[in-house]
Amino acid sequence: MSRIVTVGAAQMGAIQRADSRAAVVKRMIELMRQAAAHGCDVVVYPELTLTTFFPRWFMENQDEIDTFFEREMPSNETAPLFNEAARLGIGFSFGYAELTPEGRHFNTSLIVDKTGRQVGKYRKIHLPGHREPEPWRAFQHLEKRYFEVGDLSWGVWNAFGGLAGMMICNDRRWPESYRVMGLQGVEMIFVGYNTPRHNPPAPDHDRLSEFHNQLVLQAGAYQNGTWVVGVGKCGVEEGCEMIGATSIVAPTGEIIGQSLTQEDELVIARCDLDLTKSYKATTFNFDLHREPDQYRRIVEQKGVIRPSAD
Ligand code: CDV
Repeated sequence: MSRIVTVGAAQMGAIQRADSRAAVVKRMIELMRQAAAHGCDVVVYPELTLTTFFPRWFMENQDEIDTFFEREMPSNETAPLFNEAARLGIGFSFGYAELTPEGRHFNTSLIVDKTGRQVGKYRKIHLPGHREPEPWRAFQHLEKRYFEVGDLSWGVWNAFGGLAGMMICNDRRWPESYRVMGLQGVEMIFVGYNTPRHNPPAPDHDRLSEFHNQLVLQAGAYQNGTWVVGVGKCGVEEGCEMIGATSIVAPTGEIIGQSLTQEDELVIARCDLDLTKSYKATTFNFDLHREPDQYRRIVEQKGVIRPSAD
């Protein structure tokens, strides 16, 4: 038995501030057409696909900030993407900045199935960076200022013949993100990211940016017996270099498809969802081998131990 999902990981190169939504959607459609021509069932785009990564700037004017947000989905500007997907009969997942009718701001991603139905929505939970401007940084990372913590937890949805879930960028560095979906039986996780190469508070990490990206995607896939599709927005955006390293990772923990450029590039892999089964049934059979009572007891007894300040 096999359940093959052919996935197109649609890495996007830099998107500058002056680039219109229409221009970005055109690039997305071009990648989508390539994916359809190669028989893909689903095409996956990065975090905040529609605009430049705006949290790099400190802005005080809420009207200006809100120009980066979407009030409806699809909108006039994104409708061509939805229409083309419906015409091609292909599913897709992408990230965008969501402004709700109640005025709430989230870093959000969607899964749209092959019939054009929005089957899943996720709002980013692990918001990195800082809330107040830090002028010593060449680039700000003000996600904590511009977004609320997501309120939808990590869901899994029936899509593409299996159980699909999402997380967004920094979520991929936290084992909890994968595990909450793993406990719900997830078989394929889509994760888009915008990862600057330079980490201002810890520049010694910079040389390891791609390694850390692969490390967490591979560990998360293996430890939860799931496929993981990691998709970067990359290249030099408004002077800020961001990593590519778009990767499709099997439940074995192996990377079976990876980007080669820092530009718009489609990475394709045939992913057998049934490959998840032997991992979920043996080494990572959660019912048989996890010990949640012990984890809880140890934390309750010892509390959370932090390194001393000196
Ligand atoms: N957009 C992100 O969430 N970026 C973070 C950076 C700031 C470390 C990431 O984890 O890639």
